[in-house]
Amino acid sequence: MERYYQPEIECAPREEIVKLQSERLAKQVRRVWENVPYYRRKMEEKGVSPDDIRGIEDLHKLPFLSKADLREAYPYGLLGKPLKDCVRIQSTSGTTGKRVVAFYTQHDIDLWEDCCARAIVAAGGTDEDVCQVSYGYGLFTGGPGLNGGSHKVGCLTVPTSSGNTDRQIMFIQDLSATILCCTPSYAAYLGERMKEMGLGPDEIPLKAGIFGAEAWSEEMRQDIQNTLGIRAYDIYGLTELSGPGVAFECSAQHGMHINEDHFIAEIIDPDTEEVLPEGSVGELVFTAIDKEAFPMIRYRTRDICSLTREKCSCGRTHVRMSKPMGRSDDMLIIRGVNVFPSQIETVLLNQGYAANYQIIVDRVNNTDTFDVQVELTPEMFTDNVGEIQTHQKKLEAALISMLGIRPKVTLVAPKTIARSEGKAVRVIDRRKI
Ligand code: DLL
Repeated sequence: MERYYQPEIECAPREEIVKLQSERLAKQVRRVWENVPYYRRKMEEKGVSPDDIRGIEDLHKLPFLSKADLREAYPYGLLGKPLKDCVRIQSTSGTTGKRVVAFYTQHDIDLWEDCCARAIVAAGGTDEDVCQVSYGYGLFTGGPGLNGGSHKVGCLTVPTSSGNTDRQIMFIQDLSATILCCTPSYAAYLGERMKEMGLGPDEIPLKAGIFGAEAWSEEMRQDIQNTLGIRAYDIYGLTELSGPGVAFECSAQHGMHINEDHFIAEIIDPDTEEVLPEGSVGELVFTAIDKEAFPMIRYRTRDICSLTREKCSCGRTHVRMSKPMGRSDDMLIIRGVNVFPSQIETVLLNQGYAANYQIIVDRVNNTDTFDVQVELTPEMFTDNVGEIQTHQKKLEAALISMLGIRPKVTLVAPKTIARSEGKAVRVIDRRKI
């Protein structure tokens, strides 16, 4: 039987959700107009005022916010509440440019943790469960968000944070952890290590995993599910909007329900900024309608996916987003062709490899070079050169058929490619260095 953390809102009729969204949006826009001069200026430049925003049908009139705005307004320029009312910050890893620093009031923390609690209950969590949170704690939102959600559900929370893999496995075994929260790449690594230790899926007490923070394929889901003997659920979110829990998967494992009482989602064409009809693939844009301290309006996520309002078998009524295929800024353009790392991952797993790979792109004599280094599995590993060449040719052909361009495939020995404890680094683009 499907369980819900907040059934009255998670399964509310559509009309009720739209009504709530409209009321909250109008209020939020007025609050921001009055308290955030940076966004008010943007509204004035576009010729809109709070009187023009009566409901979600008016959302398209509002200006977008982007990462560039966040940088320009850093650190306090987008605060929606006096600093004395804020109780927490979290921050992104800031691999490109300045970090994003997001602020929270106690109300914001509560709604964020509720969202994470919804995700845990949707994955089958109850107060009988032991929930091991192996996302990083600290400035990253993964650890604190799921920790808070786990408390709300009443699970026994094991805050291991990331890293120290053998200790993670010891806690899973000794405390009989039933739910694991971490990045999918770290879940795959934990599975690999457990296999090495001779632990099969039946000896692992886990029943569910809540994995997100990076793009991962359906094939990788199958792989993790088989190795750990669990059901693996996707969870999505970003620091700007609170953290994990903006959207989460239910028992149907077919798209993530966006918490529409807190976030309005739109899909736009990233080039023309035009709003696209339901079902179209484009850039996801979010408006946070009841966050106080960091009230993002029409925030461009750069994540590429689609939305559907088709009825879901779980009974939840909130719109679902497809698995993001990656970020528009992760998309590689190699010899003019668009390549997403997730496409390469799909091919690898279909061909019996694990998701241990690295893409290296460079420019030599004005031509892009495209190398894919892939680890052989211990079962495939051999010193028979002919056999390795056959594997290599077969993989190259499958990648060409998926991508439309030829990569140079190098097969390397098991355990050659560095494992990650958080978000995996899949791409080295030397053209940018
Ligand atoms: O990664 C929040 C999070 C923590 C989500 C734990 C899920 C679990 P940021 O570090 O700000 O926040 O990175 C946000 O990560 O815009 C996406 O590009 C990517 N991302 C997050 N979840 C998913 C997912 C956290 N399930 C950025 N699938 C987002 C694909 C994801 N990409």
